[in-house]
Amino acid sequence: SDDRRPLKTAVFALGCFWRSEAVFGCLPGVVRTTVGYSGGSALNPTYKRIRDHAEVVQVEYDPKIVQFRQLLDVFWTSHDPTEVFGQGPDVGDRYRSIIFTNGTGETRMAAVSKEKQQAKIRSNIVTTQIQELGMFYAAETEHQKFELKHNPQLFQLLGFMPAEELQRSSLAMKLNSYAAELCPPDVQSRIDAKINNILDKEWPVLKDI
Ligand code: MHO
Repeated sequence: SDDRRPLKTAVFALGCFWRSEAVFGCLPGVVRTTVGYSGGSALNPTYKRIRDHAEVVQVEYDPKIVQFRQLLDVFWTSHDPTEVFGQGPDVGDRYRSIIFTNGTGETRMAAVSKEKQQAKIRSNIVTTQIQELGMFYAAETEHQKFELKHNPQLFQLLGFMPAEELQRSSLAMKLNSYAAELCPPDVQSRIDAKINNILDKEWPVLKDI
């Protein structure tokens, strides 16, 4: 990929960040994702001591291909924003729903999209907060591309990559979404086909795993 493209950055909180990263990683125009902590004021949060922060994903995207508005659509369709403290079994402040913005333009767009969402849902309160992004703290390496790392066969297939490279790799990002089965169905099956092809030809032994 070409690192000279002018990229934009957006940050969202929508529950467990392993899944949040996979939600955005297969979207055309998204070139890089990083999980981390934002939304609080405490210094240097960690997974074990997240304090007043939320689990977030930072999305780097090419604005020529995808816009903030579309990221908002994905955000709304990928979680239940009426749950007060996050999704299902993942309960707690760290899983709260937040749209982070860079100031007026995005703040207005976020507010309008939230109103639309609320109008659609009616029976429940949309708890999503909208706030200007303060600090973003990248999470520990083990939490980056978590779904991919926990799919040994897929991870093998990618070959060895230093952590830094893995973190920046658009391919790893897509495979991470694939591992979580969060790519669109047509993309899921296209990747399936390619992987089976590779396994047939090069690693028949891996197919039995
Ligand atoms: N229930 C999940 C939450 C992980 S997410 C990164 C687990 O601990 O397995 O918060």
